[in-house]
Amino acid sequence: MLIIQIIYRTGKFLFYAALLIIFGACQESTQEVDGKKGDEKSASSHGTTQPNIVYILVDDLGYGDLNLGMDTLEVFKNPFIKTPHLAKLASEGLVMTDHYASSPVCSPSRAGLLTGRTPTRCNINRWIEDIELDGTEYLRNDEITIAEKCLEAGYQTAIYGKWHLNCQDWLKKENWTAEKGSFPNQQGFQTGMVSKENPHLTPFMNANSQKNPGDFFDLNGNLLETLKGYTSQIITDSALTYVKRRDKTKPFFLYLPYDAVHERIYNPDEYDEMYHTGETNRDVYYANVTYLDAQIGRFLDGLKEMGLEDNTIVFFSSDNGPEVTRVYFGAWRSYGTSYPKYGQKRTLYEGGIRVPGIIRWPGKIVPGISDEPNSTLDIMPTLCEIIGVESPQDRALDGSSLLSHLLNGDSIVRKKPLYWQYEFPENFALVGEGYTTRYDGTQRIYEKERLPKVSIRSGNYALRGIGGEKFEPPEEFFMFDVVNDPDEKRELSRIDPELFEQLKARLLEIHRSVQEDRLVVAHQE
Ligand SMILES: [Ca+2]
Repeated sequence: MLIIQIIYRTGKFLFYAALLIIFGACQESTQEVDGKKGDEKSASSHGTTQPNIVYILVDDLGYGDLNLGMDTLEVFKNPFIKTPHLAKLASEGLVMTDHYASSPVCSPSRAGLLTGRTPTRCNINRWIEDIELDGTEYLRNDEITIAEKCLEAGYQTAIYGKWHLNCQDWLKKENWTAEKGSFPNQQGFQTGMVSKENPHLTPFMNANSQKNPGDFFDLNGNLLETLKGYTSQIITDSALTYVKRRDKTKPFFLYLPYDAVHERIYNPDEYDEMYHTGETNRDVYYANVTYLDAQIGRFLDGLKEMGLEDNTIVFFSSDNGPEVTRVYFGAWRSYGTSYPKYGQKRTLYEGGIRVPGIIRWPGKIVPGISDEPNSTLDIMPTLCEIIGVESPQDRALDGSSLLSHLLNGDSIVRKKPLYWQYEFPENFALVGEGYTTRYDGTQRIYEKERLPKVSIRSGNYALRGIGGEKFEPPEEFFMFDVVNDPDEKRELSRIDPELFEQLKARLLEIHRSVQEDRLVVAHQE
């Protein structure tokens, strides 16, 4: 396999020009490789050209929490946290410096990933609480998910990990099979094992944490007995068993939403003893990232041992930016960092939504680095194009297919800018030790007290909208160059008023459309 490292920050155009030249030069050998793989595939696997798909989503991992060991990158080089397996995945895949989650918090982010729709369109506006039953925010059955599209394309589907997309009573088994609902088997997942929310205490389950979790259900709604071990290890074990026992006549789509590195964090002793920063809680967080990395590495090794590495696309992403410590009871170890981006989980600054992103598809995607802005909302159209089905046509989708960018280095063509809406921003800066004390030794001074609730990104620029009643259009706007000004210090509306007005009009246009969709869902209640 041809390994190419693209020099980072040589400019986007140079990057694509280089990629195109390289692709032209290796076109012949790529086709040869594909031909060989085709033989192997028909001999050892499902015999179709459809690749297997693995989507690894981790929880609350910050933009600055990884060390991918790439000299050509200015980011993803945390000097303390060791993530060698993700570094290996990065060296074999495309590392995306400008990859975004669809929301700065868990539930909407997952809704956006699975549906390709701005989560506010689905009326999923904030994280869904364990204690809330029969609430109004859940992923409705009539939403179409990537798992359902995979079924349509002849895939088998599975999920192991955290669901966090409904507020119904999980202990009522009839809910799991009801027509109206948002349990995994109502959204296209055929088999698996899920936890409802995060690994912290709930009124129902007094044993849910990353250690010996007691809150996992099978997809028929049976509460599993307390599972021995740590959740990252348990999810990996389950995923490997699934892949081994799968129907080998069909490709598979496997969704792995790991619950690390969200509280309540626990690690095996040898990991807890790995770091010595002088703060035990910080050590435990760093160890949790490293333990997650090791378990993802074990899963990827398993794929390789089973001969599935070449015909499997692996996606890696995080659902939102890093948490800050002491936000709720039990959250003492959330020492993630969005460095060098401004903001954190729950905010629509870059640090709340920009997350690490990697895609590996051997022989198809040339390893390297992309700084093209993209989001988990792009996964629906991208996967549909890869697996050969039409993406949903009867509703608004907000992403674009990344396929020609991934395969050929083409720029991503977007009909509308990337857009985020989060009506419940909370400023936890003052308690955010994990964020304000940055690993370069500086103390972050959090200057902005008012947080945006709507944001768009277009080219190098982000427009942030602030104020207004809930779900009403924002009243004030601020524009930043988020490529050259990661701290978002230099407001540009007066520097380039024409662009500012253009972006404002685009933002308000999308806001109107999203609000119309949201009201349709909200009025169903
Ligand atoms: Ca999360």
